[in-house]
Amino acid sequence: MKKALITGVTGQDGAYLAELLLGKGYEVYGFFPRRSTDTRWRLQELGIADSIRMVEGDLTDPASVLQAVIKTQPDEMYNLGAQSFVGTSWNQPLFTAHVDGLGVTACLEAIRNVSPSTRFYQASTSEMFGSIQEAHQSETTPFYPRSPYGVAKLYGHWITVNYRESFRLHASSGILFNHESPLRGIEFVTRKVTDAAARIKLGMQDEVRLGNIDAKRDWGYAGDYVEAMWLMLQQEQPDDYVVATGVTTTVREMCRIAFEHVGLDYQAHVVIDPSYFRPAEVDILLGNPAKANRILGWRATTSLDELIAMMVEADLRRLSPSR
Ligand code: NAP
Ligand code: F7E
Repeated sequence: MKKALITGVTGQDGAYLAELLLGKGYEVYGFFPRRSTDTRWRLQELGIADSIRMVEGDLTDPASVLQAVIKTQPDEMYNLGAQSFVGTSWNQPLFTAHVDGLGVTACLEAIRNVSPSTRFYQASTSEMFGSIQEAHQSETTPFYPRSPYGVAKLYGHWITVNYRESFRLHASSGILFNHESPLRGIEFVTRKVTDAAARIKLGMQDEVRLGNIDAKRDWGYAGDYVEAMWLMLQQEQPDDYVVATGVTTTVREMCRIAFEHVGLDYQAHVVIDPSYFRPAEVDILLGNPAKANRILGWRATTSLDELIAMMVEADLRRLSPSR
């Protein structure tokens, strides 16, 4: 039985990846930081909370990362743990750098020293492209991050490449574009909108306050994207891959889809609130997933319409369980 260690197992991607690996017969270990309340709601919604062996630790504490690797000796380690909200990264830039940047080195050092045959996945991001240098961003597009989050993740990406080249580790970096799901955190714009559309439909609120709705994102479904992570670690050679749909859509259009799903006009309910504007914006992202298609045989299978409908339906069910 293969063993996998997942940091960030209580997050959106961690939950779907754990579900995927359990389905493939893996023994799954979840590395998680101590919090004052139980953070396993996603694992509980998927019905897998009791199937994961939890290992306490924090990416900012290298000793705990090392202990986790010594204890579990995983065949595969997926580093998904992060301060992942771009907006917060301007308020907590050093914390973000510590977790999202140095935390990656803590993982790689642990593997290098005590388990060099462990295959490693790093959760890199399209935010590294930031102010885009090419219309379609691929593995060869130059980076230009626009937030402390993007800058920290760029360090994490390059240290992964560096450890692969320096120590011959099987370390791969997935440059994933935005991916969403019913398990998305409520602060991200898709889930904020699907939750609001459901609440407004149910008469629980009247409006939703948003920032820059002209921003464009390449949005896919998280359930599809965790498959790509796994596929990267099944390849003979480690490498870097862009994972995206190849379609970009404005936040405005995403709002239209969500509100239309419940028979409402978004224009009657969306209020622009400048407090949600960011100090520096990523105006547009559009990925080119050709390499992942060609080498991994991976492609996104869920359209934005299907994704948003799935999220609105899940929010309606949460808010009105008798539905
Ligand atoms: P998420 O839902 O915010 O989950 C992040 C996870 O990291 C949570 O389990 C969180 O635990 C954990 N974490 C935070 N600080 C930690 C620390 N110091 N030590 C250990 N764990 C810590 O994020 P996601 O959407 O699943 O994304 C997964 C990864 O992919 C992240 O690295 C993210 O930056 C990256 N990524 C995401 C996207 C996307 O569109 N979703 C795209 C590209 C890359 P708590 O909840 O207890 O804090
Ligand atoms: O913003 C605009 C906002 O916070 C998307 C993370 O998973 O994907 C995610 O980062 C866009 C931005 O995601 C609101 O300005 C307008 O242009 O949903 P978001 P993100 O910043 O793209 C990348 C790939 C990651 O790696 C990150 O971890 O929507 N926007 N109004 C808003 N955004 C939010 N959150 N809230 C608003 O009210």
